[in-house]
Amino acid sequence: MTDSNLKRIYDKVMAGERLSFEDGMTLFNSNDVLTIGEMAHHIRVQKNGLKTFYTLNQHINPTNICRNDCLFCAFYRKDGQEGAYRMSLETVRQKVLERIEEPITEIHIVGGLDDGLPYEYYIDVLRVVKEVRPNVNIKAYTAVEIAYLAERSGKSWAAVLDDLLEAGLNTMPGGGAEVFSERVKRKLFMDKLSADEWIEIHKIAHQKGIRTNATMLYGHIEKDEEKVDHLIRLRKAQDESGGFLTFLPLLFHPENTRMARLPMATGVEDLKHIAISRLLLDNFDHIKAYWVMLGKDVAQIALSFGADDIDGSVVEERIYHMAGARSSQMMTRSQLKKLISECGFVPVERNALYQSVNTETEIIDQV
Ligand code: V47
Repeated sequence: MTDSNLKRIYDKVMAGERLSFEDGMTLFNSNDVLTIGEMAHHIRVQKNGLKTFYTLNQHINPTNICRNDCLFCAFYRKDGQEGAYRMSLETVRQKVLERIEEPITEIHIVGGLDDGLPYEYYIDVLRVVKEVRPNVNIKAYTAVEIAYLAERSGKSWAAVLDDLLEAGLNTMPGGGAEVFSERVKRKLFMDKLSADEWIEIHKIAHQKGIRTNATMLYGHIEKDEEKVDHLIRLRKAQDESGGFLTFLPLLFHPENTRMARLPMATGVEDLKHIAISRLLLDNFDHIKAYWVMLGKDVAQIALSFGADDIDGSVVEERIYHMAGARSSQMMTRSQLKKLISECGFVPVERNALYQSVNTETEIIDQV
């Protein structure tokens, strides 16, 4: 240990005590990355041993037309602008059919807030996917999209979720949380729902049995205290509802955004965010190092800094690649397994609920 300020936190972690807001600030202020990583790894091993989860999944972004103007987003376009697209339901069907021979267990669906599409389109997208692939887990729509659909239809958040459930929704992704800070919201994502609303929508989903993920966007103009506050608010929500599956810190990619002049966070920063998340979110079972965003090298090291999941095969990722991500657009099962086992961890292919799935032999069991 090179930072003696970490001693007290080290003792708390080893004793299984919950860390405070001040502890979170001490961790962000420390440059002793190896000690932070060691503590996070201790918790990771307690929760998941050396297992590292990956999944075979597919991403579909049905529309990139969005009424919002989030400064950090390189994905959205305005209707009629070059690069704007809106998939027909038939195109969505074809996207699923294209990969029907692959043992995909989860389809991830998110898109823009597209005023040119009817409410029913968002529902029918799920129906079409389930028609073509009845057994796949549909992980669809962020809380931002749920709030938008409620506004468009005049329905409550709960009623929108009921419509989506009926059409085949299984789980929800963690996007749209950004940083729970009014200051950052006013500067970067004015039109989006508030932190309280984001949390409330996830809690309603949890009450309905929909498990969800949570995220935090870092590496832009956010302050450490805003990130610690974000993590502690998520921890409180998880204490109350228990419905979060995993947490992913999302590294901001500046290219092609209106914040393109900002430098990108470094690998050390990435590792600190993974490890501090693991340490503060003591009631989350999983921390995901999303390889698409971190790159394969940092994702591998993140496995020794608290992460136990690297997401999946992905296929056709757009949000990060439009913002300059250099990683490839997909990985095969053998590449994912190699990435994990190369650093001494045990690869476990999972479904959306973190049950072990062996799609090579189609045997499913509980981890
Ligand atoms: O909410 C947008 C972020 C999120 C950029 O739940 C950007 O398993 C960096 O949440 N640079 C959407 N980040 C993606 C997301 C996600 C991805 C994969 C898996 C899961 C999951 C969730 O991406 C947005 C926003 O925070 N984002 N633009 C950008 N330029």
